[in-house]
Amino acid sequence: MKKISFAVSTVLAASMLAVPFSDAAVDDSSYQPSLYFKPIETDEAQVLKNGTVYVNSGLFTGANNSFNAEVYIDDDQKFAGHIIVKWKCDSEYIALDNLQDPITLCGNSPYSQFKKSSSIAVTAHPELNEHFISYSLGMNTEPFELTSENSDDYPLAGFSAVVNNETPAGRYAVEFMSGEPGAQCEILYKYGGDTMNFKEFFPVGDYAKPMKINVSDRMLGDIDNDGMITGSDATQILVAYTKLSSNGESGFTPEQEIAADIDADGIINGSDATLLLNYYTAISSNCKLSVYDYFLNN
Ligand SMILES: [Ca+2]
Ligand SMILES: [Ca+2]
Repeated sequence: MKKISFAVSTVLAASMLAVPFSDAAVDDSSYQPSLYFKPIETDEAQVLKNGTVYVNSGLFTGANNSFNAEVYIDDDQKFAGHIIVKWKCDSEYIALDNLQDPITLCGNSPYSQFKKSSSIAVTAHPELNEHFISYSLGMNTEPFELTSENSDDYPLAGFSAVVNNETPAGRYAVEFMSGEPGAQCEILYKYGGDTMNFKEFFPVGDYAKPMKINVSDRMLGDIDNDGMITGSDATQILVAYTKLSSNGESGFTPEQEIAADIDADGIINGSDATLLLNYYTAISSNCKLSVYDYFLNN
């Protein structure tokens, strides 16, 4: 563990010195760098088309199961000169673990000034279920130099999300922190030279999307949990949708509700039934794809 406090105070100092942003070459008010998670799928944790991780706890062989995820910055303008990223999970049922800097993770860093683990500040707070990572060169006034062509050719950090047998079926999320000073993500643009120009970003919303995690005890779409996708599963989704439309209750267990949301948009409706019926029709015609692989392309 390395201390992160120096980095925060440096940002505050830099902010006080900031002058109005004026570099016309990069003065695009609509532009913002963004942060994102990239989950690495396993047999038990499949990544759906919209990025949601679908965890089938019915496949767990032990008490705990984890999948890895990486954190990236997408910075097309390449002016980031100070980066603090903080993320958390508010649920006690998903534990953040195994925080790693990019050198440990993949042997390289997005930025050439950070080629040693010791130059990157990483801090895990297991009691708060929070992870921090900071890239700082103190009072340096220049943007970082990219190691590769793009800012997101290498991750900023990696970690594990641990799901256990006690995790109830439901919807969870790992989120970038925002809102509170000192407990938010910050990207400081630096336009070097003697002018000391800075521009600060606090990524939120579309610029810092959460990693959604849906947990159920069965395969996606397998409403009756018989290990297969059949027309009956699709029919049950349609029945649940009809019930939802009339009295607001699906009649499903929490496990079934998660398994029924085929497109992982948070609601159960006719689209989910149609999608599953399409898959059932495909496998009836000798399609060999898993339900997950099929929906990545359809
Ligand atoms: Ca079934
Ligand atoms: Ca849906």
